[in-house]
Order: sequence, then structure tokens, then C-alpha cells
Amino acid sequence: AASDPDLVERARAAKAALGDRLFVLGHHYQRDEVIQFADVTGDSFKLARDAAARPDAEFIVFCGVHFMAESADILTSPTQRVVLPDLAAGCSMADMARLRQVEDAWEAMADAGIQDSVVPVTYMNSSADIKAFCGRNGGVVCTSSNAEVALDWAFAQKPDAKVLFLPDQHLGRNTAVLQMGIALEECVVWDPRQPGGGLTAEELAGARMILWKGHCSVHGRFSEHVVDELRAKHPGINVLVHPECKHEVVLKADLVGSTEFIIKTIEAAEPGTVWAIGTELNLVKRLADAHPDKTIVFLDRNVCYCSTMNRIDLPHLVWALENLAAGQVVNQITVDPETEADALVALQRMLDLPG
Ligand code: CIZ
Ligand code: SF4
Repeated sequence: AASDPDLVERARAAKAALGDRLFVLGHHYQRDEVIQFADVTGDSFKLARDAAARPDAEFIVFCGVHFMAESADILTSPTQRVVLPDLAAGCSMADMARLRQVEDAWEAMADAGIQDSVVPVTYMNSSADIKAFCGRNGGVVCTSSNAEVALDWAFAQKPDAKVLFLPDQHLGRNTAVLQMGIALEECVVWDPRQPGGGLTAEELAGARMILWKGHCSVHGRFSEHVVDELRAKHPGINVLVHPECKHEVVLKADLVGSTEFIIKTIEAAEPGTVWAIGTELNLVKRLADAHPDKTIVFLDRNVCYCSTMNRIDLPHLVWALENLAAGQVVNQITVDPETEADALVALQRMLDLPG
């Protein structure tokens, strides 16, 4: 649907009034009506770095979800204010790993006698306090672009190291099995709702990857059966998916990678080629619109937007921008200094990774 012209005009006016004091970040999964006002677009990692590269901007309006705004707050200077236009824009995956649960798991691993060999690795899609946990406990943050390098680093930290991978079991499993040659049987799932993670001492002792039982509710919906259907319907189709998809789906895909990889792959694709893409629908639609010379279909029978990403809509953006223009900082996201310092340790280890 086209954006309300009155709201578009108000967003333009507020942006113009704020000028260089304002920097608007737009995640690839945001609505078109919001993306049109983004000064830069990207995945969560690129956006956090883009924000850090604009120390002159007083206000960073983050059109994305809560953990991304936290990361931007951590990576920017203390004088910069990060604003999330709707505080209800969380991430169901990030919410699946709470600090208290992870600390309980860590203690259970000490009781099981394995904690000394475990290196925690958390996906960028986690709350700041989980990143801080990793910083305090010799671990690292990773993104979907550098998960393999981060796992290599983690396994090199200790003899016979095991990795506790948070919070996305699929990214952890797909990277370990498909990129690093770790056997599926060496991956176990830690269920925080069960005592001892629901794992036996033998299972823990034999594991190399301890995968937290979390997943993305959007990418988790893609099914291997739809891949089969689309291959039957469009011979020669290329199936391109995000590594947050289930292992069975990734096994059937031709190419797997981050949102930035997906975008670059489509940009480089030959005219006339046919693609099925398994990632968030706002991005897939935008790619289809931008590449009319290629056939781009969504890898699902149903529409599936990320409902929390979609909470950031034009009315919320206008509300945030108009308040800032009137001198009122609303919905500021701040990470407390102690958490920030520990999270920065884990983020810095990631930034120092080779490649
Ligand atoms: O699934 C997401 O939310 C992704 C891919 C986030 C990001 O940009 O890393
Ligand atoms: Fe979280 Fe998935 Fe939405 Fe990304 S797409 S913000 S991982 S729920």
C-alpha cells in the first residue's frame, strides 16, 4: 500500500529540521514506507558499524528491532542517543535466551564437569546481557556472515573445546555441519526448560556443539517440501536461503548466506534466471521489485513478515522524528555501563577475527 502522503510530508519535514543531527538506519526487513526515510540500509552488524561511523549524529533512529538498537548504543559514543520508534519491536529469537537461563545452564555445565572446556558464542541476534555474558566468559559474538570464522576461533581457544551456541540452533548447526564438517551427532540441543538442558552426561561429554534451543519464528517456517514443489514447478530454479532456516531446508538449497549475501547474489545474477528466496518477505519483495529482469519468488506458500520488525511503521517513525525535532528524546535505548563494557569485549573479539 502507498504511504499516507500527509505522513510522508511530516517525516520529510522533521528529517529536514533535524538535518545532520539525525541519522536514520533501516534494516533490510523493514517496510518500504520506513525504508524510504533510511539514510543507510543493512543487516544488524553493518548498521551498528554505520552508526559508529557517524559520531557527529546526535540522534540515531534505528528502524529495526531492540537487540539491534542495543548494539548501536554499545558501538556509538555515550553522547549519541539511539531511538527505537516502537519499544514493542523485539525479536522472538533473542527473547528465547534470557540471561538468567544462560547463567543456570552455565552452572549446570560446571556441575557436569564440562564448563572449563566450553566457549560461548552468541549470534548478534541476542540481547546485550547475553553478549556481555560471552564477554565475561571468554566468548565472542558472531553474525551470519562470520559464524564459521567465529567458531574456528572458539574451537582454537581450548584443547577439546566445545561451543555453547546462542540463541539460534539453526545457524549454529548449519555452520558447524555444512561449513566445518562437524557431524550432526556431535551437535546437541540444550533446552533451557529442562533440568540439565534435557541432556545426559554422555550426550554432553560427546558433544562439540551445544546448541541453545532457540530459533527465528520467521525463517523457521520455511519447509523443505516447498523447495521440492518449486523445483518441480520451475526447473532450473536457484534456491537461496538464510542460515537461520532449518537444517533440512538448507540441505536442499543451492546457496546459503546472510541478507547481505542474498542481496549481492541477486544483484549479480544473470537476467532471465529464476530464484526462490527464503528470508523475510519485505526484503524478498523489494528484491523482486528492483530486479524485474529476473524471476524472484518467495520460498513459502503463505506471506510471512517478521511481525516485530513490522511494528516500526510510518506513524511510529513520524512520532519519533517529530518528538526529536521538538527537542524531546523518546524511546531511547540505553545499555547500562557494566553490561556495555562486557558486551564490547565480545564484540571486539568478533571485530578482531581474521577475514
Ligand atoms: O533474521 C534477522 O533478524 C537478521 C538476519 C538480522 C541481521 O541483520 O543480522
Ligand atoms: Fe528476530 Fe527472526 Fe524477526 Fe530477525 S526475522 S528480528 S531473528 S524474529
